[in-house]
Amino acid sequence: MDNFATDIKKYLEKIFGNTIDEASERQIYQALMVITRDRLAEKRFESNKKLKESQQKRVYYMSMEFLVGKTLRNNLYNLGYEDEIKHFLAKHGFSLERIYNIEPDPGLGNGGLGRLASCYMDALTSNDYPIMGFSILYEFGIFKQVISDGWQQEYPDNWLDLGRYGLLYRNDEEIEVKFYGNTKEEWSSEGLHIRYEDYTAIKAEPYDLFISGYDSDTVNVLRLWKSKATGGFNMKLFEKGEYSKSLESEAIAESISKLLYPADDNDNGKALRIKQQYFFTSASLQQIVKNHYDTYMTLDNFAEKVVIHINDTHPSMCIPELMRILMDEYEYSWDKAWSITTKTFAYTNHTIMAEALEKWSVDLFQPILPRIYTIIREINNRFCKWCNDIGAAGELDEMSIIHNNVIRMANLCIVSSYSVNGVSMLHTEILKKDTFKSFNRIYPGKFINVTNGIAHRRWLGQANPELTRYLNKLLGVDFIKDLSSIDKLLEYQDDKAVLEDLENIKNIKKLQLAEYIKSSTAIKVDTNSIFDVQIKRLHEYKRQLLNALHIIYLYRMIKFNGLKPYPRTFIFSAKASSGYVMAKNIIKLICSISEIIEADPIVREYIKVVFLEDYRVSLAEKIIPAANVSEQISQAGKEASGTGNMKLMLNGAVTLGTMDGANVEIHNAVGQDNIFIFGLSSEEVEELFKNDYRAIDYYNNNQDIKETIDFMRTLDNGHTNFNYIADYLVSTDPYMCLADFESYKNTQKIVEDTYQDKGKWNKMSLVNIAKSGIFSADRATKEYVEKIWKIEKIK
Ligand code: GPQ
Repeated sequence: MDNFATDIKKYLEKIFGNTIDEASERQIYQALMVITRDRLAEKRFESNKKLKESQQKRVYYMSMEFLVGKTLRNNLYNLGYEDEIKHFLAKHGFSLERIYNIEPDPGLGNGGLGRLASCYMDALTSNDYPIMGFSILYEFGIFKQVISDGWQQEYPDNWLDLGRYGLLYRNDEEIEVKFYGNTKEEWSSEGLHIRYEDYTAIKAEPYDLFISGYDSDTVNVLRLWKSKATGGFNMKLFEKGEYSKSLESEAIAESISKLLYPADDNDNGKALRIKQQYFFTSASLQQIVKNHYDTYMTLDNFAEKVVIHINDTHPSMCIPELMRILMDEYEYSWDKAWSITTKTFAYTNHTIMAEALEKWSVDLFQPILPRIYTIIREINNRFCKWCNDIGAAGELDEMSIIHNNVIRMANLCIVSSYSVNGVSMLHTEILKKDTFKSFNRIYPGKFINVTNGIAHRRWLGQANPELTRYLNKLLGVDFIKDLSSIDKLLEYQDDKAVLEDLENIKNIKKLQLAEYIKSSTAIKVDTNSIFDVQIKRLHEYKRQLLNALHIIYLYRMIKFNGLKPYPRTFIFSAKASSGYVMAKNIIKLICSISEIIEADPIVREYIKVVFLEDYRVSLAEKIIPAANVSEQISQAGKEASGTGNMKLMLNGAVTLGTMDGANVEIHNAVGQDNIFIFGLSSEEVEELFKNDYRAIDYYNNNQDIKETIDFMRTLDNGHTNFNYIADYLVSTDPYMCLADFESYKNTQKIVEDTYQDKGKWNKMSLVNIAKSGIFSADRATKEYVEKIWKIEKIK
């Protein structure tokens, strides 16, 4: 750790005029953040030097979201400084754990998609691959959720207050991005020039977050763009005496990077969102192209040296933007520019849900980005013509990029990228056979699968040091370096002592979580109870409602039918998009059930419901290691992959799930006997949907469903009732909770019975840990490297 301790002392003296013994925790925090950042900057210089020399191909990862999670622990862990700093601080009376708590979660994402991007940055850096991430420096990340009387309330997340110390402002690399205006075609002796007129320019300021790797020399960068008015306020307006108007234009410019849209898996088609997308893709592309040109003095070899990965369609304006830069700024012909572009982009699709597939109305889009629009239109014209030529004109209703006056961004991505991938086996199959069937026919081989993976160093190494230490000693293999070696644990599946040790560690983590639950909700939970966990964004398709319905069923059975189940604690945590009424009602329902149970001296002996507010990366790190049961109960065919399922499995939770997303791969890995699968398959869901699913029939024909829903209607305290949800369940629910209820209920009973056979349960848990190797982000990113990007490690 050389002179890290000295650096801390010096920083405190220089910045605060304090010795370490006079310092506050807040000051220590700032010192650690800044020194760590500067260490990484130095390390970055070295690895970047090698990268420049080797002139190798690089990946640029474009994503509207990076759910980074707290950085300080991760960086100290990766740099190998953690223990020494802990001791050094302890000598001066500070707890490193408390310092870690000061750091806000950089919540620059909504959920799975954003967290995946960060897991991949971490894994690629640990494996010495050259990658640079690009996104937006949202002043306000995902809102802070407060539950008040059972209702979600949203508060701004002013994370930069304390979070900014990890960022490095690169004022030398500012870029201008242009909106609105017109373009004029001008012919001269040298050919056609496009001149931009009457546009509004906005400045993009780069802020770099360094990404460290575990046991690696590489440091990569996540570049976050912040929007600024060009040149302060508008002097012309100012001179005209329109002072407030001039400030207004500044405020408009700065609003672009103000906040993260809190809608997950949902496209809400707002003008500001178009501006955000173009703002960060244009700034990033301009910079990438400039760097390339400065290095090679040509762009002819662009696609040989650059891969641009598009994380879902949100950054898809990269595509027309590259075309624009090549043609308008470097005077490439359409054909040459197109040939470079179509060798540069790779696209990952993360959803098949219609409401999440981005579509922009031409009327909204065209005035904001006139030049980008004409390029998209031309891409589409040429694509449609080509389809005519190859006899695919009949499928243009499905495939054309612009259709009924809307631009379908997924179609743009598929047409323009050399690779399209889904994120689990089932998801990719559905893309190929259903959602993008015609594309798959005309572009054979373009669609491939890369099943998602997770950063096990964070989700096991850092979140569960107790289990990590134990496995390290037991197995004697470095599974933190290479998770596939964790399968050595299988040798102990019948070792009673090991199984008991694992149970004891789980109990330690349950105890820690129980303390957190008590402090944040005042609910006392029994750590001998089954910790049954459903943590993810709140969405109808993820079916928190099915879980809640089953809890209401249990409540009734305990209260009125003398049922005495094995004690269970149902733990929920989830944010709902602020405009999503049903999701907010479901949160209210869960919180109400929790309250009703707490007030019932009989029922609360058996079941408890806890809703933990403000779900975020750092809270997930507390919950996941303590889970016994992992609820992955989305309607089959709807969850593209899921990644929480992998994190929970890695920590020894057993999955209770549908055959959906990566649950299928988990099922294949652990085998039938080590997972609880229930419900309709995705084909059965399709079938039932086509044959007109009638929820009311399930209500009429199933006594338990009928009684549970009738009972739900009696949960009326004068202020709130749940008739709205009950009505939905028996009529319009497209996710068919009632169709899977019976199967879910029966499987829950099996879960309960199995848990009581401790030997059997512990073995299941062990097998889950042992088989989690393939879900490492190291494996997933290696597949991206080999199948899609074709890049090499930094030499
Ligand atoms: N996902 Cl399209 C998001 O979190 N946000 C999105 O906008 C879209 C997808 C998720 C998806 O729902 C999960 O099934 C995946 O595991 C995750 O992306 C990462 O692929």
